[in-house]
Amino acid sequence: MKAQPKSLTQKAAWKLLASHQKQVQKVHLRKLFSDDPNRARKFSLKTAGLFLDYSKNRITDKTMDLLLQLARECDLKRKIEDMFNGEKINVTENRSVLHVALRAPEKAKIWADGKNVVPDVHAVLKKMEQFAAMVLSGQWKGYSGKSIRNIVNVGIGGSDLGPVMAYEALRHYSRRDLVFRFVSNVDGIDFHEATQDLDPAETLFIISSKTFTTLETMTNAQTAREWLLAGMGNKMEAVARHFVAVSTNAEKVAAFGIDTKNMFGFWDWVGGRYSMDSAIGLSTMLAIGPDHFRAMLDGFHQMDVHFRTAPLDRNLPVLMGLLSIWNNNFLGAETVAILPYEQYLKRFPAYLQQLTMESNGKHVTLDGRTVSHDTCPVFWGEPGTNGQHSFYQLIHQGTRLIPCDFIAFAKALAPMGRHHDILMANVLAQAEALAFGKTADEVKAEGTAPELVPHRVFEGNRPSNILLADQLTPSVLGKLVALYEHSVFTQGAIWNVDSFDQWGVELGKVLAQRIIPELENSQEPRLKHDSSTNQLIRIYRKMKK
Ligand code: G6Q
Repeated sequence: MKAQPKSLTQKAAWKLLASHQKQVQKVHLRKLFSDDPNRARKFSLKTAGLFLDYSKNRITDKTMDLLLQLARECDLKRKIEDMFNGEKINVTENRSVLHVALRAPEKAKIWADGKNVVPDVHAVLKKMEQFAAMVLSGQWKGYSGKSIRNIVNVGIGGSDLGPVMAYEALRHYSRRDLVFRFVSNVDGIDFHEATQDLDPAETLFIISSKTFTTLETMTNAQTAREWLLAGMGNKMEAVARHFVAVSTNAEKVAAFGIDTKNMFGFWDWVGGRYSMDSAIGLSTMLAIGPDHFRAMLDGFHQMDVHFRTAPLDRNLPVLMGLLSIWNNNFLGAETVAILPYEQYLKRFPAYLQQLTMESNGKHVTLDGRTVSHDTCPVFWGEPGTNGQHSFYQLIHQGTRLIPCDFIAFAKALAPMGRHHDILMANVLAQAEALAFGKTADEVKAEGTAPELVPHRVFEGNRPSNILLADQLTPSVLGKLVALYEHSVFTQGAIWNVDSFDQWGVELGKVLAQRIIPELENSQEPRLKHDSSTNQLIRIYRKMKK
């Protein structure tokens, strides 16, 4: 009989990390810093224009050695190569995972199923650029002859979160004379608010859906078509001038009434949450223009090259992934806060929620065995400094350990008086306060009333990373996203899960399809759910009358 492969928790490095954690659990960052004046320099890394200071994590040299040993025992290098070589690492869907091909230079060769996919990628990019040039120059006319002024992306999940995040992040570079809107929710309010002040004659819809079957997107796309036709005298020919599609499903696109000449393709080896740099980024390209879009792709690519070639101990995504494993699996952190000190990154935490949790929120290993360890923590966050006036209380003095990723930029995009120095002082202060805290003696020495002392103590010893870049440019955004993509990959490789499927979103979809007619039927339906669901359906049917 074939021996079962060792589970992660049986690996030598994992066991060593578990006993190492017991030895260092009481050691405070205050001590680690005072013992080693070189600590900040030792635990930082600058690469591809991103600077990571990870010295405020609860780590020692030994911790890092053992984490790197774990990466080697989990065959991380080989797994990275497998991805770049187009191996079918998305095993449950039998697919290659090649978002790295979306940003590869034209001369690169990346193979999937015996075919170099890079020429196809560049053909689509060129088609997107030609289309963007026509729209941006006003050459592309709506049905009544007016140029396009409003662009509405209709999509959800991976076909929405990347475009929204990138649009917000790169607004500084965007065409201010064009209006960009994003409709995702099947709640009609989303469509209503996105379009209520727009002129259909000047509006272009981009229907972004890999499958072109997603309930929310198809419902919104039909509503968009009705809205357009109502404003254009019900002329069906108008649809072709006001709708384009981004999809892998030409048949469904044509059936919807969109000319497949105006369809921008991508491939089954691009997962939804890894697709913002594919044709799904068409709205991004329209907003920032083709040159900036290419610069963003180049940023992604630089991080890809680094991830593939840098040794594990000098590899930014690998280090971030391993630190996350340490905080999560060994220090017991259940969540991670993403805290960009850059207002333009306000949707970045939401984007990362999907990237991280849909990828690694898994309960079985690649071969279907229940995991012997926790997998993905919960990701959340808001831009600083706003969060400082709300939930940071819990991060500083609550009972839970919340590792933080602070993201900051040396230069403001719109410099204004003292604003940027004040912003930067705050991010540095937060990381310092979390790490070092304030002891009871220090609080007493300030003359605090004795009964208030415990309330004003900060334990400290709370881990954080600081990621610093020069300025938020399209290229830097590409690097940041690729950094997190590959950190997610690293964690998935250690946990041995399929980071590229998402079966967990299926059950709710199926049940909703069953419930829709039960809500819509004019006849009282015969309900066969549990008593709670049955009751709620009955009450809803009564209340909506
Ligand atoms: C992402 C997921 C999911 C997907 C949406 C939209 O990795 O697969 O978020 O992007 O469900 O799917 P369509 O693009 O097919 O409409």
